[in-house]
Amino acid sequence: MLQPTLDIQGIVNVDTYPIHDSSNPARQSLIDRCKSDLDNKLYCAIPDFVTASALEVMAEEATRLQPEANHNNSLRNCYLHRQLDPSLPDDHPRNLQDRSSVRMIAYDQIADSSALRTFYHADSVRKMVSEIIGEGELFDNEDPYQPANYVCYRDGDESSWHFDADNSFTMTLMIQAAEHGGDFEMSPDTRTDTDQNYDHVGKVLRGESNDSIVSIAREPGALCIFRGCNSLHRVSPVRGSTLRIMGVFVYEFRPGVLGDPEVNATIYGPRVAA
Ligand SMILES: O=C(O)CCC(=O)C(=O)O
Ligand SMILES: [Fe+2]
Repeated sequence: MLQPTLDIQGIVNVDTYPIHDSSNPARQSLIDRCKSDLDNKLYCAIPDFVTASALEVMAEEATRLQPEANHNNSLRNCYLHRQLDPSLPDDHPRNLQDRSSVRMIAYDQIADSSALRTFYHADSVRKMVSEIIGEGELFDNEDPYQPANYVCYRDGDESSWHFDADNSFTMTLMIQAAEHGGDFEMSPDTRTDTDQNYDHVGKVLRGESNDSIVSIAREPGALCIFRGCNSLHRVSPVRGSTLRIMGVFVYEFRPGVLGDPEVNATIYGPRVAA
């Protein structure tokens, strides 16, 4: 099926969120609200940020490409390592492994004219995100595979508890929700930059700290920015025949950033190995 090419005004719900118009007070209040949520709750969500017609073409593209996705299926600990540490007890968080199974569609597999790419490269989106983050100008990532991806979860797929590798923030767009499961859950501030807080991390991993966990409601179209570096988070197992489809976007604090080829080979599979 031929996809209609959408421009950014047809992708972002600009009636509600006039992000292209810096003189519009609705834009500033959106940024202020997101900034404060990100500071206080470690995440912010913008419901209905993307239009239904853009979600539809994105879901169609991801569904069509999904058979070529790299299936990342591994046992890992919450620090994203696959190796155990024999010098630590078996029940130490570093030795607790869990399964992660997701299907990655890399940037180079996605069409130039794709609504996902148009969204990611739009100045109005990048500028809004940089003002929410408040750490200076943001730039597109220039890796061949990483800048904008579809992440698909089929029946039984999940992403177990983890801390994101050291990035300042993670940005995702819910494109299509699962029939059941696929909930995004977070334990805010599980550790800090200076304290690994293994006790609390262990409790979250063993399901003994459920009162500290927030479930982040995300209808299709919701953009979410979160600080996943020190806050354990997971995607609960997906059930049913509907593919859960997320868009994931990587912005950088300086121009010209490329990914690490070894990391890319792990995420995107042998096809991208140097
Ligand atoms: O799919 C999601 O909702 C979030 C996945 C995740 O943990 C991440 O992108 O770091
Ligand atoms: Fe994550």
